[in-house]
Amino acid sequence: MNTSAPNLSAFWMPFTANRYFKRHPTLVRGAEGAYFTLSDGRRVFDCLSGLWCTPLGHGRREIVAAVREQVGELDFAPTFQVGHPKVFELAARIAGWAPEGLDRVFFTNSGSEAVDSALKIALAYHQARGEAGRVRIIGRERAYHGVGIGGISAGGIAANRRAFGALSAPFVDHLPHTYDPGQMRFSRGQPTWGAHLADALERLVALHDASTIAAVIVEPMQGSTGVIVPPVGYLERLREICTRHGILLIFDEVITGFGRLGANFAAQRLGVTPDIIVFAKAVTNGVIPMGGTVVRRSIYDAMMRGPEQTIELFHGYTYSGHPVACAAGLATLDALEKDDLVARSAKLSKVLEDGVHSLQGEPHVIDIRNIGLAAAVELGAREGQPGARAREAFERGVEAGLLLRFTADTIAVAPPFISSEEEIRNMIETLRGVLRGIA
Ligand code: PXG
Repeated sequence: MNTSAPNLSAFWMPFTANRYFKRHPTLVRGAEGAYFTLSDGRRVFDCLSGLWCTPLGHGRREIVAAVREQVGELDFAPTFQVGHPKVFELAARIAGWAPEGLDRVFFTNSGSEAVDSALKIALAYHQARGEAGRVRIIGRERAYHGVGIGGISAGGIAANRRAFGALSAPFVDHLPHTYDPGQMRFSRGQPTWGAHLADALERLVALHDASTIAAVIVEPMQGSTGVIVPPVGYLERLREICTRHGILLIFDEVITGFGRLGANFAAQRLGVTPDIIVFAKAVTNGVIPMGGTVVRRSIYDAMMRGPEQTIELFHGYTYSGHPVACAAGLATLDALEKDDLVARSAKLSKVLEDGVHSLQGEPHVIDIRNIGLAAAVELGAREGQPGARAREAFERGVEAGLLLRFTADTIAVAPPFISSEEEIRNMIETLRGVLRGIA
């Protein structure tokens, strides 16, 4: 590193091996379009669209301009007891993107906050309807719902929960995850096996009684754990069971929302409508933090009770609907619509699918999964050193011009929607070279 490099000691990095990083730092100094520029001037392709959050690429002019203008015009306004026009405008626009019937939007600043908000809305809704006994949340193994207390309770990644059991919500249970390599290894798109795994929900209903269950929360596609794609018919069956027992179905679309699967939301792509959608990330193209929930109107209406001056939901954040985030959100949705980028994501999905599955048979590759413009390549772990092989791929990837994302020994890719077909093919060929080079 050059002498102007910052001192790395004070910043405690999230979800990172701090000591290792600080001895082997990778620093990013700029970004444009689908590329980051590293501190030494090298350009690397942004294979995961930031952390799944920058589908329009970096430095998109309209978003930058909207943010600049907003800071000058109204840098902050509360949304408790007053409002500003853009927050209402953005809520209406998001409602327009959501499936029919879901058109009330609550804003947060992150996916984690949005998950916790969705769970609180579910409990409050049942209470408002006189079913206060419905307090249980059903999550799923391997799920990632962020790091709030609700999110780690409903989540199913063991390492994210282990130290925090004492803080976890008490009334939680989990569905089994849907990944069975013996049945679905190297499936293209949705595996055809596994719809029956949704029947585990019937067993949980029998065990706990429907009258104690508020909501089921699932990622339609499990992203963080390594792109686990829902089996054909699985989400349909979850929907049917929830409806039959009066349980709310929450889709956590923090990763899948705003075009990643080639439709506005996974709900539309997969033809299953939940009662609440959780979103974040791409809503502002990652430029300003924002998240939220889109709620079925009947849920909102059920909560609008009592004298008109009653606060209906005792929940909210200082920065719910922050004006600068709203400006970024409006500019992002404008750009997605103007350039028809959701359709482009759908078109590129095919290129990614063909490309990524051509890596079958390359060294160490034990599975490949994909849906929409997202895919994962799972590597066999090096004996006694879980994660080491993917880390080596990451490091060689940087040398070869790719910023890859790995968790354990799985590499996930989700390129920006603005990528060209050629850039996606190049990403795959570079990854092929990387895989051939690692031990
Ligand atoms: N729900 C889901 C489904 C997510 O994927 C969150 C909630 C939490 O969002 P916030 O904004 O609080 O981080 C997420 C976040 C990765 C990766 O590499 C994924 C996430 C975050 C960071 C890295 O897969 N997802």
